[in-house]
Amino acid sequence: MKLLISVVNSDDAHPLIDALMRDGYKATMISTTGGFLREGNATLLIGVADENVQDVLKVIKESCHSRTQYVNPLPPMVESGELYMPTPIEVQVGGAVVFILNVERFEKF
Ligand code: 2BA
Repeated sequence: MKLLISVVNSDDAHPLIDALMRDGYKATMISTTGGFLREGNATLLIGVADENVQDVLKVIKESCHSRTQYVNPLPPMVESGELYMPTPIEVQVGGAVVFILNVERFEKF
């Protein structure tokens, strides 16, 4: 068994959950915040049999789309009286970041 930890855009999370449920997979969604953009995203925990990992990855790929976002970099130290005009930088976010972990043991009571 594997545990897939998948960080996805909040807008993609519900369509992804719907697609996983439709295909008979189980998932838990947690509201999370990205460390870089400090914006809300969603993290899905998906426990799945080894032979279904590729299929779940395909579902994630089909449901999650990459986006371009602009972020203002942190201002550098400026001398007093100097004016700092931040230039937004472009970052590509997602579709999905997926960590695949071995599950040592799974119990359900
Ligand atoms: P954030 O940390 O908010 O990052 C959003 C996007 O900003 C990233 O997209 C990446 O394109 C860019 N980015 C992140 N750190 C950067 C940096 N130090 N310099 C320049 N650009 C940077 P993704 O890579 O698609 O990541 C989307 C979200 O997935 C992340 O949101 C974070 O919540 C999670 N994530 C990504 N890699 C992770 C990792 N190694 N460990 C834990 N969470 C991760």
